[in-house]
Amino acid sequence: MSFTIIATWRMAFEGVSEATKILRDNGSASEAIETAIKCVEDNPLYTSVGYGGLPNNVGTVELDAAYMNGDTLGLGAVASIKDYANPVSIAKKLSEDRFNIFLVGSGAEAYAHTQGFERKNMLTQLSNKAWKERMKEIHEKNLSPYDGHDTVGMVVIDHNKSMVAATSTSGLFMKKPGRIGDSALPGSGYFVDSEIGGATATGLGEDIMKGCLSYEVVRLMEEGYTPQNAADKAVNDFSEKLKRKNGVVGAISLVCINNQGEWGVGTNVEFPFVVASDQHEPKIYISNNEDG
Ligand code: SD4
Repeated sequence: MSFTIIATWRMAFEGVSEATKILRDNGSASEAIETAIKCVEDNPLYTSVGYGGLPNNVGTVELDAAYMNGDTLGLGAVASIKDYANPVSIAKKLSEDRFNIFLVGSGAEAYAHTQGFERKNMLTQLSNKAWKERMKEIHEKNLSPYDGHDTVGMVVIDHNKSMVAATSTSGLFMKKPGRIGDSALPGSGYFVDSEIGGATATGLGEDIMKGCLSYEVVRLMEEGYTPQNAADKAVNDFSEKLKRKNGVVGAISLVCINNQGEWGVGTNVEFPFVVASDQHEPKIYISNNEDG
């Protein structure tokens, strides 16, 4: 039975381990990915996703998440959602619908309420403390507020060759209320088509969304690029383009899998990620912009 999982950042490790068990027991990509992302969302020590996520500039935790089914291209997303425990599960539920698949703010919360999802204050003492300290530091040192943000993004292919992708994040630390990053946006933060492959991104959403980079990686794989070459090309070409046009580019990292279960990673910063497959248990790799 073959499967492959790829996920962004070290924080995905425990979730990927849970997902690996599910896939070894013949479970589906869909079940595996939801379990894995919930595992990150539920951990208060992972301060950029779910419970204990990084607050916005008024001290509130607003979360973005998405889920996409590569067999049907069904996708669901929530953005700027407050006070719900597992945004990825809400996104997954939305992906089953024909209409109203991407909900934001109070609309997303109303939907989650009617569907019976768990309400929870997502601000922990730890994230509140980090917010207060950061506010003080920003004022005292006159710093740019935007620092510290990561997304858990994952792509999975299961033994049926079904593929899924999902993301979850609190987005940019100290963002303005209502700010939405790439992680909720199809084609930018994630995209998957089981006939080709899937990709997910992490880094500065404001830059990732300008290049629709997850879609770009899938498009390159469809053109015949290996996952590694597709991820490298998407990150490198777009980083160069933004530098040329604006003189500056933010952090961009992408992970991907093709429909054969082969994986790749592209990044313009040092970037840890997690891979597991039927051949090996979850393993943390570190990539950087020099060796891809
Ligand atoms: C965002 N891309 O909201 C996310 C944050 C992130 O590494 O992944 N940072 O812009």
